Amino acid sequence: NQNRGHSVAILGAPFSKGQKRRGVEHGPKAIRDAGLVERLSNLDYSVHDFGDLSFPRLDKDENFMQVPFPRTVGGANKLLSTAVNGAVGAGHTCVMLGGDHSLAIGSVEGHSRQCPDLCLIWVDAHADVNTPLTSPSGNLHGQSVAFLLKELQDKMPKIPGFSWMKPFLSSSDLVYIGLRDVDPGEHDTLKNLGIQYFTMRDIDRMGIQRIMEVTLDSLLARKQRPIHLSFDIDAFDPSLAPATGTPVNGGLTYREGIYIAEEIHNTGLLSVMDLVEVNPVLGANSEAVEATAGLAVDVIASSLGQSREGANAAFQETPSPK
Ligand code: EXY
Ligand code: MN
Ligand code: MN
Repeated sequence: NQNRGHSVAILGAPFSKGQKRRGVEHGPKAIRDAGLVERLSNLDYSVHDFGDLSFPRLDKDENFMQVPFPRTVGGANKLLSTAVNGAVGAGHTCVMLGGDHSLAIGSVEGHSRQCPDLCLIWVDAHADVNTPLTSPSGNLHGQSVAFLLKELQDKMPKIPGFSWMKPFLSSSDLVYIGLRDVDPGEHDTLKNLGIQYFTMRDIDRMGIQRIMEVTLDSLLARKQRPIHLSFDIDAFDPSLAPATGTPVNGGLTYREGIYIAEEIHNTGLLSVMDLVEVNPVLGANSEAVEATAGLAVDVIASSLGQSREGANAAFQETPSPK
């Protein structure tokens, strides 16, 4: 088995201050309860669950413009960055369980300290590329990518809590898949920076197979490099992933989502993945929560090599009767 000897680090990030709905901090527990560690162990990985990070609470954290909890979000991401940096440095493939999507700031930043040439695949209904000046909500989970992009820096104000990080990602190192709720300021940025993105309409037109071919070609054709996959569960259709804070109709089917994950695994280059925005408090009932968390586990397992073809577990040969 190709995974034997490879190790996966699981980092729980129970954090919700990048948006205003409570409950997404329970995402890591819901995903673990859905059987994550056992599923990855069955793929023949050695699994190191580092448990949940504990994020400091700040007594005072005033809004910056209309952005709530800037120092809390900045501090949590600094901590997460150090943890991801350490896990990748120790040789693990790293799985970060959110928490809200503002956590991608620290996750991708920490990854980039080990792998400065990484590329980023962002699977989401949303582009998360607002700045504090374009954001309709102020919420930082809708702004994560703006912190990462070098080309956007003259549009970003100095936000308290983020002095520890500098943008490092070029727009050509990023591809979006699954978009269907993009704000006017975000659309302007996608166009102006020439960012590659595939909306749900593009998936309707081209099919997910062609989209993965173009995505991986544009990121990897020039040179092979580490992949950071940032997977927002709200990329899926709300009928499949109801327990999330900002659901949008018309999302990925189960098979499209799993195909994305399988194709990324097949590159052999996945280095860190985020699975974010599972909010167990927002499910209508326990079935809705378990369906959403189970889907998260399926995406993680497929990204790490669970295959629909079989051949997942060690097998010697077909036994013959004596
Ligand atoms: N674009 C909207 C905003 O910036 O407020 C909604 C963002 C939702 C972000 C979710 C996590 O992907
Ligand atoms: Mn997101
Ligand atoms: Mn989203």
